[in-house]
Amino acid sequence: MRLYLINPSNPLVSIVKLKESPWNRYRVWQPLGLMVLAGLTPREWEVTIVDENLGATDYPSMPRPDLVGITAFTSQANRAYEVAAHFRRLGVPVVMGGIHASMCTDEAMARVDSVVTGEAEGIWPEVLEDARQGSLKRLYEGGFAEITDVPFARHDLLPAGYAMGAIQTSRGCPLNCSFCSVTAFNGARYRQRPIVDVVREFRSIREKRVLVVDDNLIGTRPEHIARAKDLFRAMAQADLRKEWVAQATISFADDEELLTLAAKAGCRGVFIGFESPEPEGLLDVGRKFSLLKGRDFRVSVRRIQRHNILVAGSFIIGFDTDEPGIGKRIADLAKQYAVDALNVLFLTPLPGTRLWDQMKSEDRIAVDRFPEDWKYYTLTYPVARYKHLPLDSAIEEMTSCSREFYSTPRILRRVCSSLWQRRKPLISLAVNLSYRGNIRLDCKAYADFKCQWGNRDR
Ligand code: B12
Ligand code: SF4
Repeated sequence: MRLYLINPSNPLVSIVKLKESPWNRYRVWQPLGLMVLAGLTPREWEVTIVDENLGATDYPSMPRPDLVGITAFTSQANRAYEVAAHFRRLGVPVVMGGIHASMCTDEAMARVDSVVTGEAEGIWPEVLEDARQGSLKRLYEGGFAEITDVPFARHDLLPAGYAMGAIQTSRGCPLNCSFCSVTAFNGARYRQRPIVDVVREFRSIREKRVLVVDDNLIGTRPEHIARAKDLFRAMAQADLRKEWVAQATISFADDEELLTLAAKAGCRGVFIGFESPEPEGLLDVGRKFSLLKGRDFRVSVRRIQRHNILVAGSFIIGFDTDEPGIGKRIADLAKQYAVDALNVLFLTPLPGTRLWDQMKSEDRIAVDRFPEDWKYYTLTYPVARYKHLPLDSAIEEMTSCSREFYSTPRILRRVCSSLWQRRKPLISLAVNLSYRGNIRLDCKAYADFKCQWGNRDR
């Protein structure tokens, strides 16, 4: 039995534009969900993972599969449906799973043979058995998996050429920020994989550099931090010789021992969501926890960097508190915090989130011809009606922010400072050049977007 597991590509996502900006090569990430699914698949199935982000795929030239499984974030949904249509025309049954199919189940069910919602660990073997017997059900509900059931991802199935491997050590997040899908999809309970499993799986990754995909590697409670420390100790002891990056909250900076152990275990970079310079903006989206009284973000960032760990900060434009000038404000603040890289996104109502419900009820979802319009839900397009930022001004704020932060003198200053502080200047340079290269691509994308959407009532 031949199974294709497909990661559809959205050409509007700038990091997949490898020809236009070669630096993006360092930012094409592995489709871990499909690798996990492959790990759950009995060996009598011959599994191929097709990652469209690596380049155009010539499906007609490939052998006909017995079953196709497609994953999709919301931004990949259109392409997922195109690929599904291709295989269904050939009479090959198509199963779709992942976050979009879980949040927009009816939409997906109308376009594929079978939908799996939620986490697949508890249900995928049954789906495969039904497919083998030609009796696929229309809907399977995976719910939340037992964390001990998460199998080792099949790292061996992907071709070489990714800059980084990928691994997951925990699922779920109790913080439930209004714009984020994680609590709705993976639940509010923070579940941690057994440390021995994580260390063993780490060993099976061939890439030297690894993305730890956890939404918050250190969790929220003292016992989570204690587990993170144990994990880092075990990783250091196992002498994995990997360098990895992860996502965490700014609380990562609050514990010197945690930072020391993380660095010893190979941590070289951390993505931190600052989200908004305005306390009201943070309260708006439910991020009270970022407002620790008396926190000096500059000091927190520096404390992390002192351990030879790069800090990438992320902010959002489009909160009700954001007014013209917000772009420059964010760029200045990011400079003041001295983050090594800055990622700014538009506030985007993703289906299944509290923000979606709110914006829908206020008729503020501007780009709404679904499923075609899902391709704009990359967080890099202003798809909603923002209170004080009409379309043009939202785009202007985003562009001015990137231009300011990624200007040549500022990049040079950052790279020199990481050189001076002995913190991976080459990586800092590659990351900065990748972001800078994408400004030009983004401007072109915004011009096309405005042509399409400028005339709409916003
Ligand atoms: C790593 C990651 C990335 C990587 C992508 C790596 C990749 N190709 O998978 C990068 C950095 C590139 C990325 C980019 C983006 N991401 Co992202 N990302 C994540 C993150 C942190 C982890 C994903 C992961 O690997 N999980 C681990 C695996 C094991 O879980 P899984 O993929 O969910 O798979 C399980 C189930 O879903 C199911 N399943 C999945 N696929 C299938 C298929 C079938 C057939 C079946 C049966 C089951 C099944 O089974 C798996 C095992 O249980 C998630 C947060 C999260 N917790 O999900 C956000 C998340 C998925 N990203 C999100 C977003 C918005 C984006 C971007 C649009 C914007 C951005 N700039 O971040 C882009 C879009 C890229 C694109 N190509 O379109 C949102 C998606 C929300 C939505 N409704 O789409 C999430 C949920 C974060 C959030 N804050 O809400 N992301
Ligand atoms: S944004 Fe981060 S902290 Fe907030 S709910 Fe999502 S994963 Fe949790």
